[in-house]
Amino acid sequence: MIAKTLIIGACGQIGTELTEKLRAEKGNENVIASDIREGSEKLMNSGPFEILDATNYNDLEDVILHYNIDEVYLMAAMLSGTAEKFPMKAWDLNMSTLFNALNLAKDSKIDKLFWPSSIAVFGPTTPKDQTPQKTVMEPSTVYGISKQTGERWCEYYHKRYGVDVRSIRYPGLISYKTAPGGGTTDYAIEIFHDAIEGNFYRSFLTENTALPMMYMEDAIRATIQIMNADPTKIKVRSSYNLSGISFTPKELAKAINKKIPQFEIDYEADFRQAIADSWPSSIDDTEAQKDWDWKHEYDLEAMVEAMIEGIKASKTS
Ligand code: AKB
Repeated sequence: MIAKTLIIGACGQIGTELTEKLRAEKGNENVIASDIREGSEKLMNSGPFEILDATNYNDLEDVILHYNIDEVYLMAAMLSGTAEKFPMKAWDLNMSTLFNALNLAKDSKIDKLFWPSSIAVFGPTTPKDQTPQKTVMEPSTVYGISKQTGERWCEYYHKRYGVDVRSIRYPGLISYKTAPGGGTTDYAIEIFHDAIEGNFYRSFLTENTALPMMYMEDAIRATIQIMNADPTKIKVRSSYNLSGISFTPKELAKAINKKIPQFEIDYEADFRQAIADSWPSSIDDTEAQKDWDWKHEYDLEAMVEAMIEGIKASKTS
């Protein structure tokens, strides 16, 4: 039997590509895409689509019961940059959607839940390089506080109620199919569009700000892999560190220069610099490798090539 899947936040940066991949794997009718707003025609027409505000418990329950949903991917969240502008709204959205999904799982309305955490759970007192799975965590952003709290609740619901919740601490995710929404790592996407369109980018992070990043294809693979893993292999029920590539804006610009020699960059830090400075530079994901055989594929060069080719191809199609 193919598990019926609900994706919440299906029109967002991760949700779009996750929906596409899961529909290809499981059949379009088995993957219900939902979002608070409409998405691309392609996404809405390729399978079932529902307008859904997942902060509303009853609306979420109705969709789950209507489609006989087995597993939920909860991808709706307010990211770090926007959350600093709307702290209470971010807290409310990020926590209420998680509690709704956890409580539906606790009441056996669904069997399995994926909830994304982030490198934002770490803070200025965390060791910056090769940040381990277990370490000091004192997040200084609203988004980070909501993700760290969420991790504690996921572990609690698993231990106390046996809820099968699985989670990954995503690094900055780099993709071209859907624009990102209000993150600190978004510079690493904007840079490609500006490099291709006008050969120039002004970075809102300083040149030597190293952050953990990952190409979207790797992130989607990790997400589906952890959800498909045997439950006995999932030893961490808060959230797993996940590592891809680590680079600075200057290093990224240099890699882009190899493909677009006329590209130029300058730097003008804004409020997001303080957020980036509080996060790790690189991540140790030994636990994910050990427990469910995780291994990333894209390095800096492969990611740059895929981004440039993907953006150029989407402009001509
Ligand atoms: C953000 O920048 O807020 C996100 C994240 C690292 O979780 N991309």
